[in-house]
Amino acid sequence: MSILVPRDKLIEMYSIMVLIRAFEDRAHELFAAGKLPGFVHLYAGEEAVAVGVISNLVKGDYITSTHRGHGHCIAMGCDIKGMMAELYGKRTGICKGKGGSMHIADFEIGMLGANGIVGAGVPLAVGAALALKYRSPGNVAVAFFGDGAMNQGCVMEALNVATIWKLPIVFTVEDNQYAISMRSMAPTKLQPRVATARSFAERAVGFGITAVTVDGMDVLAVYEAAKAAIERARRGEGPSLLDCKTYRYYGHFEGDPMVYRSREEIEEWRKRDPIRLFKERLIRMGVATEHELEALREKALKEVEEAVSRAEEDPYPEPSEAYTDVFTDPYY
Ligand SMILES: Cc1ncc(C[n+]2csc(CCOP(=O)(O)OP(=O)(O)O)c2C)c(N)n1
Ligand SMILES: [Mg+2]
Repeated sequence: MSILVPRDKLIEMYSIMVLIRAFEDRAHELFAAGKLPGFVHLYAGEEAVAVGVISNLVKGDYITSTHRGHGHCIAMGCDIKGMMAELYGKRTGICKGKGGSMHIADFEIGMLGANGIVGAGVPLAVGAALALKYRSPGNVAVAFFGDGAMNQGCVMEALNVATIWKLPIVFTVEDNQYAISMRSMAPTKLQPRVATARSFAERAVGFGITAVTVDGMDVLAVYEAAKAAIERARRGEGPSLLDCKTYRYYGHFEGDPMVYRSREEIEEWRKRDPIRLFKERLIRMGVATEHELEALREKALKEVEEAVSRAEEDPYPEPSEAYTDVFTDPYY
């Protein structure tokens, strides 16, 4: 690591990573127990990306997220109880139980929304960056999106216009190796030719965007790359793209039979678990002891458990509220 990160910051980053993992592992169990209605896509394994990038953000910055958005929400500081209640579809949810796992948003803290439409958060982030350029120079927008989304037309348009308008935006690709069951870049028998560029970073360079490929399992590598990209955007020097190589531990969605990948592959990636790697590093650096880090993990487990107990007890929205806080016109 060539940058110095204050101790408090490192501890905070670790705490958020273990909180995301605790939330996701518990959501996995809750879904299997039939407690969560609707689709759920989990972020476990990818924590280093959300935390490495978002740890560089300040008040007034914006992010847009994906269908796999819990990690981005937690790293932005969304209320854990409100998030869990949202997954349960309860009235106390962060979006009053009407958004569910895929549509968590909290505009007050710059979290412009998870999004069920693949790639759709990217042009939204470009719009946010355009607004920031005029209303709040120095602030930035970050678009998180998957390797699958990188093959969406609206993402190409977003990359293009962001360069032309020199917007303060950081495009963050979370290349977790799969788009549902397909690989998005590496050719396979099923998809002999999926993209013309050899890498996402190379494709971004074609748009005139500064791009780097990053080890998405190493939170400090992500932090460092994101820091450079975000500082460039804050200085008014335009967009960057981070191509973060990472892996999702659970299926594409909860209930996915996962016939397209082997146990061995999952085990191989788990050997470089982002939380374990960071933990070992923090101990080696003398930042914290194993005992202290374990206490942080236990605190996260407790926080999630409290959110589950609360969500279990909370009420569902009243039928009379079916048409409030949604965009659909009931009389249409
Ligand atoms: C526009 C659109 N097309 C297709 C889908 C169905 N779909 C949901 S997730 C997904 C794969 C997304 O892959 P990626 O962008 O790599 O994100 P990941 O799930 O790996 O995080 C697809 C095709 C959708 N939700 N929206
Ligand atoms: Mg993917």
